[in-house]
Amino acid sequence: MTITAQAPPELRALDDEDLESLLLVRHFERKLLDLFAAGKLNGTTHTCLGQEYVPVSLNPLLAEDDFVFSNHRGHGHYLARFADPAGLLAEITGREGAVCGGVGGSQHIFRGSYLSTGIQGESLPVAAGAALHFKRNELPLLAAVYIGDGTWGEGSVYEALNIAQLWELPLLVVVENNGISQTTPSAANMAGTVRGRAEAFGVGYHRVTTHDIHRIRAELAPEIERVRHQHQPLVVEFETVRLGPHSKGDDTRPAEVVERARQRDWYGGYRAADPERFDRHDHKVRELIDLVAADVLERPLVSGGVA
Ligand SMILES: Cc1ncc(C[n+]2csc(CCOP(=O)(O)OP(=O)(O)O)c2C)c(N)n1
Repeated sequence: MTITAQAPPELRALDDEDLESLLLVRHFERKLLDLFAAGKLNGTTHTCLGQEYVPVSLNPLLAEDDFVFSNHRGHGHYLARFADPAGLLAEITGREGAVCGGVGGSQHIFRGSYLSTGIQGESLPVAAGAALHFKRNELPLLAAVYIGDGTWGEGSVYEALNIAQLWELPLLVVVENNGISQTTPSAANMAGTVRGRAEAFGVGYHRVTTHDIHRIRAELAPEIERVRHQHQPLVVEFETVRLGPHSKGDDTRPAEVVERARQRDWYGGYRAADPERFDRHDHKVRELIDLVAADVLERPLVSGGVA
């Protein structure tokens, strides 16, 4: 993917709930990086800085019982769905109140109809199975699965797409194409396109190039309803940006590439749409995250299994 835009995206102001959802993910992950820097977290983490608008856009288009499968870069997917920074931070730090008893950490979260895995491509066949279950039981539900562009290097992606199309399964594949996989630019490891790969199986395809949440929802709402009710699998590819390193401190991109990504950040675009209101919510959410972190880090460690 070539990043072409130079100016902050022009975006229409959001309602309070969506704006705070975006800011919740942003400030949660900034806090994680601060905690790592202060030596208060260990292990690793993959932030979705720059990509937060993807799950926030999709959230109201998904039903509560639709099954969402997330990946290694999943904090935004979780927070957009559950708005639960304390449960997630407790999980990451292994403290009381952890969503999965502190054994899942950043990448392996299970809650209701939400499951994440750090293994690339692993969730596609499982999501196809969930979609088959929904179809067989005549439930108006779909399975949505987030993958990165680099995950098209996994054979399980193609096996799942093949079966989803053949068996007409309500499967939604959300591709967050940030143009890079760890340290390898997509152009260096992907022949052809995501569109071409979806179309090779006859699977529907939609490309999202805007960061405008209103537009994204308007574009995707009818398409997602077709997945849900007509069992037509769909690949939606978001042309997005990764602002931070792959995990921590492993950003090998030239400074100008990172700068171009920053220029496309939704943060500047939404701030420009209504600065006074934006700053008010920004401040409120920063304070909330500070309080959550102070509270969670005071909690006792869980001793394994049950929080
Ligand atoms: C099967 C497997 N191979 C390798 C890895 C190590 N790994 C974690 S993330 C990643 C890159 C993923 O790139 P992409 O799918 O583009 O997602 P992004 O990190 O850009 O969000 C790799 C190679 C893994 N988690 N699973």
